[in-house]
Amino acid sequence: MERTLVIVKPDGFARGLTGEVLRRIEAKGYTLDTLQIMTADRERLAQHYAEHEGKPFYQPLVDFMASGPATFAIVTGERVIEGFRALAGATDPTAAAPGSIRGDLGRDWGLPVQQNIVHGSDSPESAEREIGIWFAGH
Ligand code: DAT
Ligand code: MG
Repeated sequence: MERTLVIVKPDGFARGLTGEVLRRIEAKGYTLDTLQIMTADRERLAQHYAEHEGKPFYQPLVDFMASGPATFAIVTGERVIEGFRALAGATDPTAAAPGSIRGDLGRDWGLPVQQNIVHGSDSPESAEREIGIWFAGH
């Protein structure tokens, strides 16, 4: 069974959208395997976002992700990586299609990093790497 790492980011958590995101995941038919609320540490965020190091939004991204509690989830199901990315919508919440999490619930706040409510792994390799960072032993 495929699995993915989903994060309800600090903006989504602070806005009280964790339940709404988890509701959409369950309504789609995916399974919540493991859930944890935590404030992410910078060491693991640097590993998680290594592909973006050097980009202009990298430091604001790490600062934002470390700014408060977030909900981390392992979600399972056939083709869940592709399916959750479709549920999430495009990275830019202004452009994300209505019907998606980012399209329905997100917007541009005029900040240097896009606050787009959720993270979802982008490939099986990314999912296993990210799950290893945040859920050692899973
Ligand atoms: P995604 O989260 O859709 O996989 P990503 O991996 O390319 O997108 O980028 C990680 C996060 O960084 C993204 O959720 C929001 C932020 N980000 C990406 N591109 C950005 C940009 N051009 N300007 C500001 N923030 C950006
Ligand atoms: Mg990504």
